[in-house]
Amino acid sequence: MIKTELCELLGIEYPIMQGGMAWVSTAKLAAAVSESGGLGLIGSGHNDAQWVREQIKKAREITSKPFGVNVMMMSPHVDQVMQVILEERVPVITTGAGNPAKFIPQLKEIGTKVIPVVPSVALAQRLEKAGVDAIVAEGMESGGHIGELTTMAMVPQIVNGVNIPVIAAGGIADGRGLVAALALGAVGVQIGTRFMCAEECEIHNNIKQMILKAKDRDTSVSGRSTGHPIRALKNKLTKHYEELEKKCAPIEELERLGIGRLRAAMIEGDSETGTVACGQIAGMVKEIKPAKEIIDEIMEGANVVLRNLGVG
Ligand code: TUI
Repeated sequence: MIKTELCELLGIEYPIMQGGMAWVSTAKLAAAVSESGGLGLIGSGHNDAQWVREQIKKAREITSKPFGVNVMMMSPHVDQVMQVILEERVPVITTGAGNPAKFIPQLKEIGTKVIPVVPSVALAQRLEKAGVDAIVAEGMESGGHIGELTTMAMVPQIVNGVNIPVIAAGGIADGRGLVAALALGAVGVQIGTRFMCAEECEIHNNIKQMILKAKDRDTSVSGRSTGHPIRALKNKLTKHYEELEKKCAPIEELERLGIGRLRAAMIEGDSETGTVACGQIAGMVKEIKPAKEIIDEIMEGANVVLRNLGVG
């Protein structure tokens, strides 16, 4: 039995959070993960407050266990989405792609646990001072918007740099990854890519199939020159983007190329000219299965590693 501080903090059975991925993490996936003993998260992405409210209600129809919402700080709807979170008294939020400090006092007032996703020690320390409950340290192995550091290098540095619990993310998909994260001082993991191939995940089947076929070197990072680097599976879009970046195309042209492309991939199944955001660990995802089986397998795998190490 692996129980950590994260289980107590969130009222969950296993120290596994599901990434709150834009256009991927709907109520159906989040509720399935929560029902299975992890913490499911609804990914608000660029969606408006009304969509987020509907998703929260839908998740509550499926599960009475705690779940959370990920708030994408670059969304134009961020203020209204935070308002819905306050009104619906969502127990946990994670945030991505920015700094949630200004919302912390209100969220703390109603007891919502605030867990920002950060790419560096400096931001983790700033947010600790602002009163967050825990930190997700997300390495650049992850899919979507990423920082510069790897999980292996960043997690122990953040663990040393703050006095709040740290959750590791980026490049984790099985029990070995979970134990490795615990060895680095984390209290749990956030897993995204593997849950994209959960049965309950509602992304287009084309994208699930592309992940199942992916090998270790099949992702690349686009947009370093714009300041918003995104990791995704290589396709026609990433190749076109790379050519434009090599030619030092204007930032506006590069940014235009990315608009609406994440939705095109995940919802419409556009695997060639959509942004198929996923992490480097995609090469290890080989099956579509229910969230419960994914979680049970991760926990079983972690227990095997511990037994082999002579621990516990
Ligand atoms: O947020 C993510 N992953 C994402 S968000 C996303 S949607 C998007 N659309 C357009 C542009 C950008 C994103 C797809 N994938 N992961 C968590 C994460 N947060 N990774 C890195 C960061 C981050 C970066 C800078 C967090 C805070 C930050 O702070 C800057 C500051 O304000 O100091």
